[in-house]
Amino acid sequence: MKIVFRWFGDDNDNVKLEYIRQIPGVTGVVGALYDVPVGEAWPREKIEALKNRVNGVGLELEVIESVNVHEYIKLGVPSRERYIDNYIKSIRNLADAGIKVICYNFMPIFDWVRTSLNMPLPDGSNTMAYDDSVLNHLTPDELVHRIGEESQGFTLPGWQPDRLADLKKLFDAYKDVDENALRENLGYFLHRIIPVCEEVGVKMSIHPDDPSWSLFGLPRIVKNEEDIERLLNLYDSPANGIALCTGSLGINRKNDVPALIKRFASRGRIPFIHVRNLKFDGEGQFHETSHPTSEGSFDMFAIMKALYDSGFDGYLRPDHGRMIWGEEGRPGYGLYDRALGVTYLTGLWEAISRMS
Ligand code: DNO
Repeated sequence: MKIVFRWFGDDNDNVKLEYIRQIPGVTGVVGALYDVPVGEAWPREKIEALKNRVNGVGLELEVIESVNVHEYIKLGVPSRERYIDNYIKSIRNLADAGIKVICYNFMPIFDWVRTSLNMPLPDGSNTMAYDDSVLNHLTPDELVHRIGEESQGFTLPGWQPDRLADLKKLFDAYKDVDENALRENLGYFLHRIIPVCEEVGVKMSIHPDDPSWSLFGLPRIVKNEEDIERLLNLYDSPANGIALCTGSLGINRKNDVPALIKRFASRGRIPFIHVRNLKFDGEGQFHETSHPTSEGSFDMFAIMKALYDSGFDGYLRPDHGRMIWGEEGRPGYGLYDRALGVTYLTGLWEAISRMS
């Protein structure tokens, strides 16, 4: 297992790369190019520049999150071909730079959704939260506005303006796309890209829907075990994997996260995992907590044990953290709480491995 840490780049992150290097146990960063519009091919020179910067401080760059999928590919319209060709160019260019895992998602229009990005906690820290009853009273435009207002001047991953331009047009386009159609479009995409991934040694890692249910009536197809099984069967290859996100899947209480890990990691289909904890506040309601079991609703020991027992040898990153110690930065992605998460998770891992 390798522990990696998400970093948004010198111009785009309050967290310094040099500080990430100082977190014990972290060997690399999860990076991306943020100035290439969704759908365009990622240029070699830009990938090389990022890699050199990261390698220059003694960290690896082997995981990309995300190469976003153009909406036309998800919609399955004829113009998808051009965007799939570009996606393939990006895969080849990334593989040439030594990238091993590419994370992506196939969520229509919106990526992950929260209704609050700065919920105050009794200890003086703040965190991200979600409440269905709040979302149900928002229009998509109001949600985008709210996220923009609360994001402290940072662009949140998956909330890039080019992805969300002209919401009404996008919603109209999805009118006739149900879950089956979306799955078919994903299958089409996988059949084009996975053979290339196999050839160049890259593993695709799809992020589950977050939260793991339909929002605004849009189809969502990576919500539970059955969905994941169907997705893996769309193209049966180790290069067609999942980025198992404990928070996204665990939000649905019917999902047994350690069991999902055992099932899919033992088959080598989890190249990348996002580990975080959260606390249920009611039906369709939760807030994100620090990583330890004692702080949230998940059994973090069981999660790490499931990884260990399945022989997990992929990449793990601590997922969102709270904002603590007066830090100001991109919600969910400050330095301190995620670094505490790393040390806690490495501690669990060491204890589990030494006692096994
Ligand atoms: C949020 C992230 C997601 C994730 C994408 C992957 O913090 O977990 O934005 O990066 O869904 O494509």
